[in-house]
Amino acid sequence: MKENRPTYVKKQASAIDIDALFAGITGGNRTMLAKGITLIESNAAHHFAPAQELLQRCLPNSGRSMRIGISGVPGAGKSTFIEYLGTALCNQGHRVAVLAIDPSSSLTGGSILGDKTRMEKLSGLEGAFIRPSPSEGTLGGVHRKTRESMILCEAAGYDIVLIETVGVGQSEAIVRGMSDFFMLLAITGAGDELQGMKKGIMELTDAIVVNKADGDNIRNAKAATAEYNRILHFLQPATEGWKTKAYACSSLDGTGMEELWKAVLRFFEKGSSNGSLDHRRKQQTKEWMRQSLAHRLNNWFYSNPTMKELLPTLEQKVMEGGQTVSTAVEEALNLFKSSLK
Ligand SMILES: Nc1nc2c(ncn2[C@@H]2O[C@H](COP(=O)(O)OP(=O)(O)O)[C@@H](O)[C@H]2O)c(=O)[nH]1
Ligand SMILES: [Mg+2]
Repeated sequence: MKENRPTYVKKQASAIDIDALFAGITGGNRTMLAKGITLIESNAAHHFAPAQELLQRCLPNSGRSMRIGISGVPGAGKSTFIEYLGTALCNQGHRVAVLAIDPSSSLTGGSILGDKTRMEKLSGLEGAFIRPSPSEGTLGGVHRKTRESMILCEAAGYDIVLIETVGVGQSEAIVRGMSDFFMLLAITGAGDELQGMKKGIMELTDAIVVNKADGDNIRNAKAATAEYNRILHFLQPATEGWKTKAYACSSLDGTGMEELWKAVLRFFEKGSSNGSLDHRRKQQTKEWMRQSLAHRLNNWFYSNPTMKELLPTLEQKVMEGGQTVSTAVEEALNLFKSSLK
């Protein structure tokens, strides 16, 4: 019976009004969406349950967006690109959410979308929602927060989600793992455009955008585009049945943007009709669950008092060559199992 609920439950429920948040978010209220994301990003233990309740309620309304990952080194023009493309899409009647993953922000406290100045026009538009990278926590934590924020954005009716990241560490693979379409912004001009472009990264992408194809740089950009296309020819495409290509674009004057966007639309049409988009998303969600589980298991194991006490001895033996790694692992797991009894 409702009347008999303990008072602390009532208090908690009134502190965070999930009904109001849910209604606000699904009603397209940007302030409520921002509040919902703040709740999800919170590391406070008492925010976990309400955040998960909100997500659970939003889940049936999620998934209906084009999830597009955008990566590239600092200075490649990601913010300028998103400003141009996002504005064009909003003007076509789309609703565009921009999220970011910045692994450096947890170290510096800064954020790649801190430079909202580059997105001044976009952030002023009714149809746009821009959220900087969560600046606290491990990359794994940032990963979860961005994925969950995406669910809220979709429930809020954003039909295009752009996820920006700098090409640092694992961030590209993480964003690939939550995008339907993943593109890489490449720079030209130095004459060594292909240097530092890791082959592994090229194999994650569905498009390479050679940005800054304007002014004096047009020739360079065209040459680089041709060179990328030549190399891509020999690489495994990131998406089966899709030919990853390079496109020369300008985020300043819009050159090549229409062609690029047409390719993106073709990708989604194809992926929807042959079922590969749905398949990829299911696999991505499963992979996310496995990673989260692995993370929790890892923490559980290493924070176990018995392991804390006994593991150093085993590690020492292994380091000194007195025991094989395999038997030490076996022994460690047996100790862990017995500690749980
Ligand atoms: N000429 C030209 N400059 C650009 C273009 N896109 C970005 N820039 C410039 O490149 C610099 C870095 O851009 P920014 O969007 O901040 O890069 P980000 O670090 O990848 O987000 C800025 O000075 C932009 O004005 C472009 O298409 N053409
Ligand atoms: Mg930027």
